[in-house]
Amino acid sequence: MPSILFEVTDQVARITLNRPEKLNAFNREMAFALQNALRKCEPDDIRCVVITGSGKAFSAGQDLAEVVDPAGPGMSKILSEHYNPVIQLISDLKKPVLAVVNGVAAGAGANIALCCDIVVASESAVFIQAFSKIGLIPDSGGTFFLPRLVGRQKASALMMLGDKVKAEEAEKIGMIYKYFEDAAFRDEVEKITKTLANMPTAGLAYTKMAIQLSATNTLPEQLANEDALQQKAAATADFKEGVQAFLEKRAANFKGK
Ligand code: LHQ
Repeated sequence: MPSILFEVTDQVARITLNRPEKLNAFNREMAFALQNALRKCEPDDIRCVVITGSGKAFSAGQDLAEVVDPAGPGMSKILSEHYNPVIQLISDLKKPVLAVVNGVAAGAGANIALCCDIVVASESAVFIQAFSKIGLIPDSGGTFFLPRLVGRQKASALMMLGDKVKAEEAEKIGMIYKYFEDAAFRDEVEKITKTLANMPTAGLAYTKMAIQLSATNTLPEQLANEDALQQKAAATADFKEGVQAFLEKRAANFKGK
C-alpha cells in the first residue's frame, strides 16, 4: 500500500496519510511522498486541499524506529529534508488547506495539522506535543504556530508537559477551528470542504498571505499589505461575480480566478 493516498474530485485534493498499522507515523519515504502530493496541489484547478489519516489516527509523528535505525536518514536530515519542506509547501499553497484530524495527532503529526489553514477534529481525536517525552524540542513549525494559536503560556505548558489535549478542549482554547461528534464528522467535513472549493480561491489565497504576513509586520506595514492584496483581490473575476450576484440577488458562481 502506498504511504500517501492522493485523489482529486470536484477540485478538491484529498491527501491521506496511510501507514495505519504505525498510526501513520512518518518515515523518510512517507515524508517525500507527502511533499510530492502537496506539489501536485499547486495547479489552480485545485481549490481546496484536505489532509487526513487512514485508520484510527491522524499521525503519531516521526516513526521512532527509523530514528534509531543505523541505515536510517539520521537526525541531521529529518527536519531539513522531511518536515520543514512539508510545512513550507502547505504554507505556500495558494488555496485553503484543511486538516481533518480523525484521531491522535502527536509530535510532528500534530504540528503538520496545526500549520494548516483550518483544522477540524473528530470528538475522539487528541493532540499531543509528544516531543518533551523523548527529550526533543517541538518542531515542524510547532513553536511558531502553537503560541500564536493559544498564547505563550498555554503553548509552553502543553509543549513542556506533553499533555493530551482532547478535541473539545482544543476547540475551546483556539488550537483548532471546530470539533464534531464522531458520527457527524464525515458529513460536517464534506460541507466545509465543498464550501471552500466553491469560494473565490484567489481571494482566499490573498487572505492566507495577509494572515501570514501579520506574524511579523507592524500595523502600518500590515495596513499597506492589506491595501496591496486588496487591489489584487479586486482585480479578480470572482470579485466582479460576487458583487454582480449580490446586486442580482442570486448565488455567486465563483471560478476561483
Ligand atoms: C509508532 C509510533 C511512532 C513508530 C505509534 N513511531 N511506531 C523530529 C526530529 C527527529 C527525530 C524525531 O522526531 C521528530 C518529530 C517527531 O514527531 S518527535 C515525536 C514522535 N512521536 C511520538 O513520540 C509519539 C509516539 N507514540 C505515542 O506516544 C503513542 O503511540 C500515541 C499516544 C500516539 C498513541 O497511543 P496508543 O493509541 O496507545 O497506540 P500505541 O502506542 O499502542 O501504538 C500503536 C502502534 O503504533 C504500536 O505498534 P505495535 O507494533 O506495538 O502495535 C506503536 O509502536 C506504533 N507507533 N507511534 N511515532
